Amino acid sequence: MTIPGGSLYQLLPGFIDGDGDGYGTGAPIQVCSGNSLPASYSSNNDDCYDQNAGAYPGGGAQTTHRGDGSFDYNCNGIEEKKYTIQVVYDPVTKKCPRSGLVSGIPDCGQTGIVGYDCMVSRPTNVCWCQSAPSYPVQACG
Ligand SMILES: [Ca+2]
Ligand SMILES: [Ca+2]
Ligand SMILES: [Ca+2]
Repeated sequence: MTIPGGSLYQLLPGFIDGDGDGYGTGAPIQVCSGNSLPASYSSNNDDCYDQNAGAYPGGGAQTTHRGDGSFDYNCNGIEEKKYTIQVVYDPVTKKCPRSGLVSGIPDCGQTGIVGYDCMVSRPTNVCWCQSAPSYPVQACG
């Protein structure tokens, strides 16, 4: 490893970043460093799961769990579902969503049914969708 600035080394406080996503974990340790911490160390311990580089503060939703059964990819302690809008009649607005889930909200990693071009059927006030549905897998983050 080339140390910028010559042969000077210093001990810097750092945290192990096992998955290389830039976010460390655990307790701080003194790391032999050049001008900055070497690769596989981070200046923070904000990683909620250090065995998956897709799980970090700000990480995006995914359709498979991160490795420990959790779908919390953005490290906020909650598993947010991507698909949550259901095609049900809203008696307040007297409308149906134009598109959305027609089969209930699937759990993370489970397949749902999304309908399109949905509208209200009168006078029963039931939503129905004209266009062919798609079958997305619920992503969570
Ligand atoms: Ca990490
Ligand atoms: Ca991670
Ligand atoms: Ca989350």
